[in-house]
Formats: sequence, structure tokens, C-alpha cells
Amino acid sequence: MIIIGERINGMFKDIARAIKDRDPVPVQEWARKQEHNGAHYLDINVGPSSPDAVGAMTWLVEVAQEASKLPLCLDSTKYDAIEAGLKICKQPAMINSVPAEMAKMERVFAMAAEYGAEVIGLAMNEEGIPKDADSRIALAAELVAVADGFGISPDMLYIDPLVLPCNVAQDHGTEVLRTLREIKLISDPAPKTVVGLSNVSQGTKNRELINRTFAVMAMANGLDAGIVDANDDELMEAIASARIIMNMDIYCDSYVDVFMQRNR
Ligand code: THG
Repeated sequence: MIIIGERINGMFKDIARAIKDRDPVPVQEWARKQEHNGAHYLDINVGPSSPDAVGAMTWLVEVAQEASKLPLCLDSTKYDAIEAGLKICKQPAMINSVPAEMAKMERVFAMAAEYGAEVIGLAMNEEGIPKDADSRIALAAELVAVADGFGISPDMLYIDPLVLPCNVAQDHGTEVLRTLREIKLISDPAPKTVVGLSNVSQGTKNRELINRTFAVMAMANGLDAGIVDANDDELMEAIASARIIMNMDIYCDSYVDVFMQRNR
């Protein structure tokens, strides 16, 4: 599974303060820590309360790239901020994200084609997030079709079925898992899939247990990537173990140890 480290997000108080004071230290510490623990991308999100999203994104991208060579996943609903980030990314980035709404898809897929970026497409539109898997899959098919019109192959696209907290939307869980499975049938090549894993446990007790249980279930249903807490060792070990069970890595008696070391 492709690990996208979630921690450079203005939703966290230390990052919100760092952005406000333009203090690179917490951003660079989290960049290094997540890379060290096995992240393949760093999610970069200025958070809900940044007054100047373009300035904040530009600054975050600059300081994160000083500390880590990992490619970035630019996470914003403000496309001017994403574009400012794309302009200065040293490696091809991931755009996070676009819903299945025509004007937004046109803007985002044009940017993706121009900058060679991958795109996270959300299974939602003007009407919100549907509950059932079939409606989510129909939105995924729209994303694939519009992306194709911009020359973007389905395997440059990560469909996010959108995970909601299990304490408020318990009936979505099985629909999300079915969406992950059936999305693989809508095109050839198939789009990839991604979830914001920590969403599933927001506001619940024993979050880490819920996160890692959902992670391995989603992997068994075809999940390709996750925006996750890469510094949760037990989660990273569960993901490593799931890769063995699914025959994605060669087994040895010390596999999980080797996996954790290789990534450090
Ligand atoms: N899909 C896509 N992108 C996403 C999400 C998604 N980006 C943002 C988010 N969801 C994924 N990242 C996080 C980051 C943190 C948390 C959840 C998801 C989290 N934060 C603590 C909380 O809310 O309880 C904050 C704790 C604190 O303030 O210290 O859980 O779904 N494409």
C-alpha cells in the first residue's frame, strides 16, 4: 500500500501555529519523522483556518521539500493554492482532490495534465456523499471518463470512496469496502484507490485499533493507497503483515522487523 503521511495538516494545532508564525521546525520534524517511518508521500494541507491559502501552501511546500525528498500530495479545496504548490514541487505531485463536479474536474484535470500530476478523485458531487456503493461507483466512472478527455489515464487517478467516522455513519463501512472492490471493474487499466484512513475513527475510543482493523480490511478489498498516521507503528506493522498474507512481499520469519527497518 502506498503510504501518504497525514501529519502536515493545519488541522493539527502545532502545524496551524507553525503556518501562522512561519516556523519551519514542526513541519520539517514531521516531514522527516514520516519519511523515516515509511511514508511514500507527504500530504500537505494548510488547514481550515488559513486566511491566505496560496501563501501558506507555497511556504509549506518549500519547507517540507527542504527536509524530505518525498513527493507531495497537495491537499486543498482551493485550486489556486494547489497550482501554486505544483509550480514549485521538485517531483511529480498528487493533487488532493477533486469531486465529480464538471467545472472543478475541468480545472483540476487541466492542471494535472500540465504538471504531470496524479489526481485523487472523490466519490461525491454537488449533492454530497452517496451512501450506497453503486452511486459511489457511478461517480468514479464520471471521474474516469472526464479525466480520459484530458489525456489522463485511469491509473493516474486515485478514487477516494470517502470514509466517514464509524460512530456517525456505521452503515457506510460495508458500502466503502464494496466500492473499493468494484471500482477495479470500471475500466482497463483500472483506477487506483485511496482513503483518508483516520477519518474512520474520528471521535471514537481506541482510534488506533479501529484504524488498523479498517486498513487491513480495505487492503483485502483492493485498496492501493492511504492517507494515514505513518508514525503509528502498530498500524504500519499491520499493513506489512497484510502485504505478506496477500502475497505482495516475500515471507521470512522476521518479515515485519525487516520491513520496519528497511523503511527507516
Ligand atoms: N480523503 C482525502 N484527503 C483527506 C481526507 C480524506 N485529507 C484530510 C483527511 N481526510 C486525512 N487526514 C487526516 C488528518 C488528521 C485526522 C484525520 C484525517 C485526525 N485528526 C485529529 C482529529 O480530528 O481528531 C486531530 C487531532 C488534533 O487536533 O491533534 O483524526 O478522507 N482525499
